[in-house]
Amino acid sequence: MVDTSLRRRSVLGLPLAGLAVAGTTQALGAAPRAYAGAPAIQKPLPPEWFIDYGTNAETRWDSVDPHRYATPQSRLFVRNHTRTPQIDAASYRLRVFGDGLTDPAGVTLGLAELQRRFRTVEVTSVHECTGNGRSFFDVQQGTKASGTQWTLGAVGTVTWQGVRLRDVLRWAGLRSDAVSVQGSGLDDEYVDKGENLGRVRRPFPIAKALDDALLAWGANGEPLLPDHGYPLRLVLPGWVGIASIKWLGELQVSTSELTSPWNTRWYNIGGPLGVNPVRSAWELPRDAQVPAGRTTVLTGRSWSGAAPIARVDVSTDGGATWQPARLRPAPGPRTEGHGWTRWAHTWHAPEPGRHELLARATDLHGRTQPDVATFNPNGYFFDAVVRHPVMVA
Ligand SMILES: Nc1nc2c(c(=O)[nH]1)N[C@H]1C(S)=C(S)[C@@H](COP(=O)(O)O)O[C@H]1N2
Ligand SMILES: [Mo]
Repeated sequence: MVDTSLRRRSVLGLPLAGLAVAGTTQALGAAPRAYAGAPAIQKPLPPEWFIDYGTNAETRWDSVDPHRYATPQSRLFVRNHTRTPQIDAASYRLRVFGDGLTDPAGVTLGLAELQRRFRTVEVTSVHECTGNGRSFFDVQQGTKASGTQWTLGAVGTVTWQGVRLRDVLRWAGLRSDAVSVQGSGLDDEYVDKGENLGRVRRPFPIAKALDDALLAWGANGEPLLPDHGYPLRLVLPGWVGIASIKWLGELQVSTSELTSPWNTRWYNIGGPLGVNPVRSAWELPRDAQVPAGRTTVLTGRSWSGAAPIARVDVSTDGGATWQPARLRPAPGPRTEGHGWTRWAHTWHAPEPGRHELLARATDLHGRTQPDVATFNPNGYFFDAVVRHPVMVA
């Protein structure tokens, strides 16, 4: 049932432009907006929607519209290793090759042919960077991890339009002994501290390729924006964002395990990272002002890479007491995959002073959020419950 109280917004449900916001964006104002002389990100990044890190930008949770389920591309986070390339869709070709095909020389496909030849599918899924929440290793646990200091905005939910990777692989002559597939991007080669690591690329198991992996050209019914992979990207629903290679130029199919620095050196904690953990966020700025003595409806969202969210428990007193949040059903119908879950909590007449809001989600597989996230030097998978300070006055 749709929670109608969510339509009758209290002050905190509105886009929170008027509320007090912590100084994070100002401090980051000097971030470089260019890579090798060209803008790294092409779409506008208005400061009320994004925190700008230069080649990356995260969505501000206090700008998320509680009435809108999917994330518009104009508001979706961007994570670029180098910069968004300019690709001409008319001359674009995807090359599929490797010893995992009956003819290892493989095939090439243009966008129009791909769209004509295979059945179009639509899948709604959470799209999230592995490092989402990384800043909380420092802010909440006192040990800083290296990498972009994302708060919780390196995530969105998108309804993708595309074709099944398995349909394309079978048409291309997939061998039954293929084990590994690797997508490679058409963006510039990635140079890290003087070392050229080549194109951004990452292998994944054939099982995921034959399950729900997509080759997507659309997001929420529109062509991909340049920053999000135009004209074609991989989408591995529920998996770490790096698996969803943008500006897909090549797909290598192999009968032996493939590796790349993106599954050995990075995005690896004792093994290549796959399915995303459970996380939650409040649709509020940190240090938001909440009116004392009144009733306020607080909203947020939770998501998991493995399964839909089963329940969300919230605390408005720093974790002393907990209550279940009201979950909103996802707007249907959807074919496959799953997005995030919106929820609400009515806060009755809070006392003036500083309070900490907490939200802990559990998914249908029983995975939940710990109090403390396991530290790793690159700051992946911060899945602990985030303590969200607000000021009641
Ligand atoms: N070709 C290419 N693909 C890429 C990347 C990249 O830099 N180049 N970044 C990856 C990472 S780390 C993430 S989190 C997602 C981000 O996708 P988005 O920018 O569309 O939100 O794309 C992935 N695919
Ligand atoms: Mo990422």
